[in-house]
Amino acid sequence: MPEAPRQARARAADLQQQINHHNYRYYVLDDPEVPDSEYDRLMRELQQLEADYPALITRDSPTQRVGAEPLEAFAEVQHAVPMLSLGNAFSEEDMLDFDARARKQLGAGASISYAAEPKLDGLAISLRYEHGILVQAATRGDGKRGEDVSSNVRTIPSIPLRLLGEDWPEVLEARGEIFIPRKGFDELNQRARSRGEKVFANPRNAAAGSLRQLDPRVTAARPLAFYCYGYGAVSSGDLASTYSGCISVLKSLGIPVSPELAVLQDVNACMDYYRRLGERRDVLDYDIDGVVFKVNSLAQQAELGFVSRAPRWAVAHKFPAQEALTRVLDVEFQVGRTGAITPVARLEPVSVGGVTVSNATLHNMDEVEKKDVRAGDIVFVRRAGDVIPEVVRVLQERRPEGTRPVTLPSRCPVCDSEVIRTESEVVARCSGGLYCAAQRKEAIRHFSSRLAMDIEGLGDKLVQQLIEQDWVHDPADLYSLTLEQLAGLERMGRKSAQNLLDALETSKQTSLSHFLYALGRREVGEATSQTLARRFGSLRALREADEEDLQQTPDVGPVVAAHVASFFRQQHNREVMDKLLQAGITWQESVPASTPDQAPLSGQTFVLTGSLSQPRSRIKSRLESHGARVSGSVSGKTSYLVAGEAAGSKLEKARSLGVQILDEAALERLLENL
Ligand code: 5U1
Repeated sequence: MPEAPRQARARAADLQQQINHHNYRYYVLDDPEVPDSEYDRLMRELQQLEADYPALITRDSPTQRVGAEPLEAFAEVQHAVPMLSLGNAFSEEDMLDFDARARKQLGAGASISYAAEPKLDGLAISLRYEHGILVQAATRGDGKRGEDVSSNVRTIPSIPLRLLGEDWPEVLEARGEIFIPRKGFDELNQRARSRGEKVFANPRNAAAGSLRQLDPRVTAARPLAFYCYGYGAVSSGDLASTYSGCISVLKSLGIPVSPELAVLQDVNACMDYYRRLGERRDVLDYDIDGVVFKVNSLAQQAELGFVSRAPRWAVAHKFPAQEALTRVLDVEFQVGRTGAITPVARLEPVSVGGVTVSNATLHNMDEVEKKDVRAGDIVFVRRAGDVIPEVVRVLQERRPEGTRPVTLPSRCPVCDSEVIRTESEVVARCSGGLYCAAQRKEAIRHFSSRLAMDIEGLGDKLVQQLIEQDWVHDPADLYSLTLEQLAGLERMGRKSAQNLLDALETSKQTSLSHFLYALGRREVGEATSQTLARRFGSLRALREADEEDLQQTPDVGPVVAAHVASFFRQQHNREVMDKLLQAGITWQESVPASTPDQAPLSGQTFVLTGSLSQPRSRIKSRLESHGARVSGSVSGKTSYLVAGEAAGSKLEKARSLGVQILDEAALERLLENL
């Protein structure tokens, strides 16, 4: 690579600085200093310089937003500081209660001023800056662990790749919401319509779908925007003594914040703000579903603390959800993956907040009985944000003659098995298990999903066909499919059929925790599968465990223990498991650990990088089954870096920190010797 002359280096640095400054004027201050043509000219000059001297390209150059290669999957990110959720207020009374509770806790005479901002209807994100450079962007996920969507987030023009000035903390995690402004959303859908593609139901779905693209070039074409409303880890401690002060600091670093931020002296002013913003809701350029109020003093916030994962110092005062009136045509029953039978109202199609609604959930029979919803009724239907539309209430006075109460069917509408509703459960369930086609499809989809057996290429439509052909009655049947069978299916040439067979073969090498999760027990999610696998070490031991024994497992209480023991007791479940093992599914058994601390790799942190010969999820799960933690980024706390082919910056960082580096062969040796 030719060394750039000093003059070119200086000019490139100057251009980067000018472009960053104009981004700040445009996106943060909403006050551009130059016309678009001048901005474009600066950008073109920088692109030309970088083309002439590739050595000038830096990771944070404004030309480097798009360019990362498509991913196979998103890596998992552990949040250094959990991402919180918010409690809701639905009325003025709720707001008064919230304020009274906070003042009571702060002590007599305490006065509270609040910071107020719109609550955007988007997707929460955490942006990690190290030494002023954007190094990682992660979704909220479950609040503790999210997904690494860095390459996609880098394409969002309003998100700075480098913070302004020099006065930033060494580590700063800015948090906020990614959203699609309405104008961009309308244009996006118009484009989709003109190409005959699927349109998005609302801006929130469009934002979520855009961020979850494996190819950053797709994300780059979506009109995403960002507002920051707080921070996670900050190496220098708090940025200011008030929330509004912190937001000013973040803004001065070039991070976009809501222009609607206001500091209000008391709860009455909050209610005024709420009313005024509510009146302007429809003219804003983005969807909002309420107002977030936060105690402005950070000292008071610290005193108030948290309840569960929501702070006691913040609340989302929601706007009334959008509702409409329509007629119930019928009440039908859907069967889910776990056999749960959900009553659904089929409706005369109606527009609710701009979206056509023709089905609404009735949740369960308790709800149906409580609301007394009947076919023929006129009902209020509500749709709020991403929530499934629901029937709110029946207009009894408009009930036609001759309607009859809805009753739970005694047989499953899909497979005719008996429907069971136990005393302790509000949910009714089909007892057909894997015999029920509705459950079969969902069970197989779940079985093949990424966190389960990770069978690439086994999509929804294909599973549907396999079931319609009557080739797959339980997950083990997948492993008897032949090339001839698969190649004859719709949209499946021989090559795709062979790819699927290869993926099935690869999936046979798994881990006990993946296998347990794949069995699809409602009570055994990813975390419980891991703790069970770690504690028992083998399927044999787990099959023999009784409820008491199971309850010795961390986080397994009496209800989960009872369900798990009953699952392993049932003959048809044992048969499916045996069939799967006979099909060749295998994993490395580990020494059972009575407590997680006794696992051989407990306390060790691994990072995986580069291109590896097995899916990362599988290596991760093998390591976790021995008690290791697998993280997405290298730090002083990393014990080992597992580096595959073409490892890049993580490998460099690990070397500079003196972290022990393993190739795949060395990792296998380490695991074998445990
Ligand atoms: N405007 C705003 N939205 N929002 C969402 N502020 C805000 N704060 C949040 C969330 C989840 O959480 C804080 C408690 C950090």
